[in-house]
Amino acid sequence: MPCLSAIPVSIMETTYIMVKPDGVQRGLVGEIIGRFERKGLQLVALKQVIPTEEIARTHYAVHSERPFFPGLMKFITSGPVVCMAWQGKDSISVARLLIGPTNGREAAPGTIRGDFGMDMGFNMIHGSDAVDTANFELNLWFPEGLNTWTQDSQTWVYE
Ligand code: D4T
Repeated sequence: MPCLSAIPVSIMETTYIMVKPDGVQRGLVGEIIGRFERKGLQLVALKQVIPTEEIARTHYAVHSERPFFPGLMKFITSGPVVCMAWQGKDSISVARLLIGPTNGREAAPGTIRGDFGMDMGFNMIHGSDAVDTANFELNLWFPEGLNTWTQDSQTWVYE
């Protein structure tokens, strides 16, 4: 019999996940959302946007001096992305495990990049890498804020 006690709020995290233009163009949005849902994460924001140069530069500012930066800017602003916020216990690291390493050729089967990716730049999906960056990215892409709601099935996800 599962324990139906409430999940302590202090151990919950929210991560910023973004399906990049290649993932949208390849029709992988549903597949990706399905994987996050089936894992047991809770969706707390979702929208499609065509990124401006400004938001793309801000998001990837840490890479601004890297040689691949101009190509990365061109790619991310080339068409719609799907922005999401997923909540759950340790959701930042859990999402990174679901996504897999940057280069799809090196990502294990079973991960999103391992199952669908063959390159470094076209790697379909972004996931925050730490609490600080998650908060920064969530504020950047969702200035309107996230939704607060109770997903009843969560009581069957966590003991
Ligand atoms: P993101 O940040 O998009 O989730 O990807 P990762 O966390 O897996 O990888 P990253 O920050 O190191 O790189 C950001 C972004 O730049 C592309 N890239 C990266 C590239 O085109 N060439 C490169 O050599 C590297 C390192 C891919 C992801």
